[in-house]
Amino acid sequence: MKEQFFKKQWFLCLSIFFMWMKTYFIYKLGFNLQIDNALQELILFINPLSFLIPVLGISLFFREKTQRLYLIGANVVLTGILIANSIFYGFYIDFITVPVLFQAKNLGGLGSSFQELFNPVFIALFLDLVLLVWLAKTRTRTGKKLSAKAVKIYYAAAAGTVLFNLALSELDQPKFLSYSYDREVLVKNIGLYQFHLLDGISQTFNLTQKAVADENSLATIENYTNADYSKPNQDMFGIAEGRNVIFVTLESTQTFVINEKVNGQEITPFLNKFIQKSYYFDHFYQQTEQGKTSDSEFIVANSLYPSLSGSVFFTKSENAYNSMYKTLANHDYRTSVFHANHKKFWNRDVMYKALGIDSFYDVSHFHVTPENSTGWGLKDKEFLTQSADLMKDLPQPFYSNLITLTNHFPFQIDDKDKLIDEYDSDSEILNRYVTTVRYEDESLKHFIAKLKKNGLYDNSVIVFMGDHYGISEAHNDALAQFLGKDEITPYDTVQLQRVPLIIHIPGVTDQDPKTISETGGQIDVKPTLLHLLGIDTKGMIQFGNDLFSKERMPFAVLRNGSFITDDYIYTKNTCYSKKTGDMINDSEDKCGPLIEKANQELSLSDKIINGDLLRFYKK
Ligand code: GP9
Ligand code: MN
Repeated sequence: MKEQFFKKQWFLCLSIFFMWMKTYFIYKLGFNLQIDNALQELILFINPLSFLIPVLGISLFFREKTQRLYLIGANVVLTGILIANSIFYGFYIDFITVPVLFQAKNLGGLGSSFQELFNPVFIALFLDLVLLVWLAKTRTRTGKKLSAKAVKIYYAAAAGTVLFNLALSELDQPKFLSYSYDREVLVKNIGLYQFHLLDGISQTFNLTQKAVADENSLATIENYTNADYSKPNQDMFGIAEGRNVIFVTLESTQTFVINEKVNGQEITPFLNKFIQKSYYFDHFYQQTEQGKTSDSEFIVANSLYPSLSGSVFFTKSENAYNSMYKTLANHDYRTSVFHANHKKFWNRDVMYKALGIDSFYDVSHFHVTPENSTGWGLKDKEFLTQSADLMKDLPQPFYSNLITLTNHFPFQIDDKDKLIDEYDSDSEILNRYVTTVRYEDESLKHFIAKLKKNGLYDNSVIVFMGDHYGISEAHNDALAQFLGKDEITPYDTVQLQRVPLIIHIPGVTDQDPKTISETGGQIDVKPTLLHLLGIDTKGMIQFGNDLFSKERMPFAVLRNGSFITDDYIYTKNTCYSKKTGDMINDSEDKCGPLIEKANQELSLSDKIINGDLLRFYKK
């Protein structure tokens, strides 16, 4: 029987075998999946089969000619998926999701490095196809279809493979499917193709959420957020009442560059001094996902988590929001965004309307010449100076978000703007990064001087915040060298998600500066700022807490389900001591209770976004 099957179905068997090997090959060479033990390696090795056997097996229902066509077609499609994912992974250290495909035109950085990321080895992935096509053409067909009974046995075997795969995964990591926020965990366990399938299903499910949601859906969420609310610290509440807020988003700026030197030269000399006159949060984490800068804008505006897949700026721009901008407008603030990119980029014009932002000064409001531009457009120094001029004419008080751009991947600036040496490592990206950060730092220095000159400084709160990481895990070796470590562990990767948050209140923080090391994240910005302005956020639907509140539990959840407290870091199913980075043995005790809280926050926030629940919020 078995032999009969192989004899009759050699083309199917060969197709499965080739695709299996190619998939595993890309797993090992195209991605950087952390494998901790032999069991995990085995799971990775067999998981392609639990997709390929059933899906390529569909060809058993076709006549032989169609069968061969189907198998060759499937091979082309699956090979394409492998290549597309390895190119995407090379840049984002992530896997493609359905919404990302629809925002492809915004993957700017990817375009510029496409050639760099295209590996000639990919061509080798088509060799089996040449062979299969040749065989399909030259070998005569055996003629008969497989008996119904044999097909049944085949599918029983396919189901067995799937179950075996899942059982092994469960053995290695109990309840692994509940860690479904982490794409790497999913790909390692259920496999790449299956991950795409799951992603497609969950996107479709998310779309249906809106239709079935009603007012009652909000009740459980309000119970959670009301119970989670932290009262403002009375010494801080309203200390900046009536002031303008000048919020500068620092492109790709991570905390690891602060107070660091390259060849004896400070990377951020201005910021190093500025934080001595400010509230500086040095354990503040970015919580963005595939939407990068736009996610950081979304988190700050709403104190909600961004989507796990794609950018909310694209997928959820039709939703109702109860943003900080709307609250500010109710308190007579004029709200604006300044960003020297086209207004349609990242769907900002549409999303800003939904968020209730009064005006958007996009590239058309700036004076841009070839001389004052670099890779991504207007240079930060120019951008900030021109923005300061534009702000001067705004009615006060205002809240302005200025989004910088020069320190963007691939971190290229003119030689004359390089104020310090490049770093020396195998990563050109990290080497250049320190010089573009240095340039950004210089631009901020000029900006503050400009605000002092044009009179906006004294009556404003100035906030600087990093939007997301600039140096991805693809540069871990160079990062380890920079940080003086042997290697970058998953614990370090979480720690590298720290971005600076600096709150500068002239006349206040220069008298009494503070470095605050309690754990916090971008989600906390909205209640923190509103409370400083004397606007209480009690009763608002938000997942952040005022960073100055005495009631607040130091806690930050990353979008992939990892979380950080002052004592622990939980990531990739492992609990680490925050202080030492050592693994904690009794992790169930220490991290266990908070896993649920982290997942609950993410899932409630997802419910709001997918169900468009804020349309029912009537306060
Ligand atoms: C695009 C700019 C950079 O306008 O905000 O976006 P990023 O690539 O960092 O998301
Ligand atoms: Mn960015």
